[in-house]
Amino acid sequence: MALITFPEDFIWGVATSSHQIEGAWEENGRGESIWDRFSSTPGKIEDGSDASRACDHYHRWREDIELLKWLGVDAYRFSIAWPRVMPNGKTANPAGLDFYDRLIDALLRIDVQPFVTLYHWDLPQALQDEGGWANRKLVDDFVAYVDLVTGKLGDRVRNWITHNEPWCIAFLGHEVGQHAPGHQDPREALVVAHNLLVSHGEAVGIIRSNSPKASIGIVLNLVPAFAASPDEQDERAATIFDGIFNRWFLDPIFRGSYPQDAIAFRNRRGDLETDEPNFIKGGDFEKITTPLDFLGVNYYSRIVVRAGKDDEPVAVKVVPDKDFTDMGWEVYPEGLYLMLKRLKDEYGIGCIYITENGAAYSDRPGEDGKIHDERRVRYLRDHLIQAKRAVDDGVDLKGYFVWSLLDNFEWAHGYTKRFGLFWVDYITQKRLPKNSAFWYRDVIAKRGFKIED
Ligand code: IFM
Repeated sequence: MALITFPEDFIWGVATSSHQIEGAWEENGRGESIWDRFSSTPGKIEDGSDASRACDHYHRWREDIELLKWLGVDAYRFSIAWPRVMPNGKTANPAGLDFYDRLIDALLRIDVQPFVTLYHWDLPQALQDEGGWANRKLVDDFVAYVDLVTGKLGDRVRNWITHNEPWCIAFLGHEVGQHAPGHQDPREALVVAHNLLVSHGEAVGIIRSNSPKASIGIVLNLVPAFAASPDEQDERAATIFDGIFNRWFLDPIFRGSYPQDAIAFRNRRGDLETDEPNFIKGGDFEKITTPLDFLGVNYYSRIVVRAGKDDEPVAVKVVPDKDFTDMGWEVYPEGLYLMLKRLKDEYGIGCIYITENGAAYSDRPGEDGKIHDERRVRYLRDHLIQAKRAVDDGVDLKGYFVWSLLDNFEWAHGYTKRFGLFWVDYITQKRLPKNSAFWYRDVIAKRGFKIED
């Protein structure tokens, strides 16, 4: 029997986001978001649903805080809905801000640290109507929004996150078209990615002045890429994937430039006209590299690729179906270790939080009334073993957040995917702890767990 233990001050948490749990679309002056519009468009959401009610957290937040208390978490990561606090993206809605004000006070009363994400994808539709993230003007709107929120809440929040997963915002939203606003324009996606990065850099300064005691970070979803064979072309495709996915954000933030090989690839595909894209303005990289206090890493899986036409990375499946979650993502815990180690060794990144890790499995209440999601327990346990390995190898990993506290609205998949530690009955809105919730609660209480040798 071996003991996997984490430092005493390691932060154990759970994560959610506003659009995925709050519901209450039209209450207290909330404005329309791009996800409201997108999910009202037929064919965009797998089960034809939307998040107008979701987990009804807007009304049940007190009950949800009790769940956090029961779990014994040290921290709760959630996001602010921009259209709730600025319905048209520009004008403050005090009633919307009050919701988060109350939530934060209640968290602090039970000694749970809020980790607040400022942008987790719910852009006010009114700003999309002006061009959305493809319009550089949005940087100013974002900064004004950040100023409002951090001005009001910055006296109590000690951890701020500017953006969640800019890759998804830029590329799923503007190249693949699977996410709001549903565009399919690779050039636009690159502009969006850049504007997001600039907005991140500009926001950091504002947060520092409004919330001087706080730590500030950004959250990236990182996916280690492996070649399907030792073939040189497949290796090249894996490197390209890494460049257009991971390094596209890591390099500007931590090195002050885009990765040249990925630029060259985008160029060859015709997504960029030159090696020096004209959307980059003088001084942008100085902003983007504004020093951070931590990096948030969302880790779920790896990708294995072979080379398609012109070295285009094409995903392939190399393990049996049972090794995939309901999202179709391979369970590959070692990738977490490799990524964390790489962030330290290649980028010299200090403080890191795993801001999301978790799995979608459809287990529902059994005849005994329990939810036997042993696959999720195994998933979390195996990833924590790899996280600990990284800590032992000198990675300054400060905490771990399970995605997610509750089953919730999983974007284009609607309610078909369940990531929660708590099962949600969307009709009665009852929350039921899955076996993984009991397991995680025990891990938190003991600051670790035992494994068979
Ligand atoms: O549900 C999402 C979350 O909003 C962002 N990270 C990945 C999760 C699972 O897909």
